[in-house]
Amino acid sequence: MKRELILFVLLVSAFLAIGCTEKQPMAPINETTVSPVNETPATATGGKTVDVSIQNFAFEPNSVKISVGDTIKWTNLDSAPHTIKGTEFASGSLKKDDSFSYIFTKPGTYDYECSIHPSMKGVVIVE
Ligand SMILES: [Cu+2]
Repeated sequence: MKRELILFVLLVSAFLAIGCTEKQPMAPINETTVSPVNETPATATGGKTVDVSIQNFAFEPNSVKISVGDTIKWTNLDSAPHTIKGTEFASGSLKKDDSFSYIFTKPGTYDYECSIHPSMKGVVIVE
């Protein structure tokens, strides 16, 4: 009976000792796992939209500088139909008040024109 009690006390103290030494390194780890904040990727919906109007047979503004992930939204304010045609993108024929949007995902210089009136030219510079 006495030996069983001693064994029990030894076991309990052994468990307590293990419990203490294992808990000590755990505490700082638990504190640090709370802080990291996820950053949203640049290509997500975070990009801004820049409006370009088509008026009096011209793109206004005809030169726009934007960042990767931004959108250009062209809106035709003329009663004549116009298009936006570049090497990477092309709208159909836009009637009055129609608009066309394109998201620029790569840096570069994008020249475009109206395929109906090739003298109408514009450029989008993506940085
Ligand atoms: Cu046109």
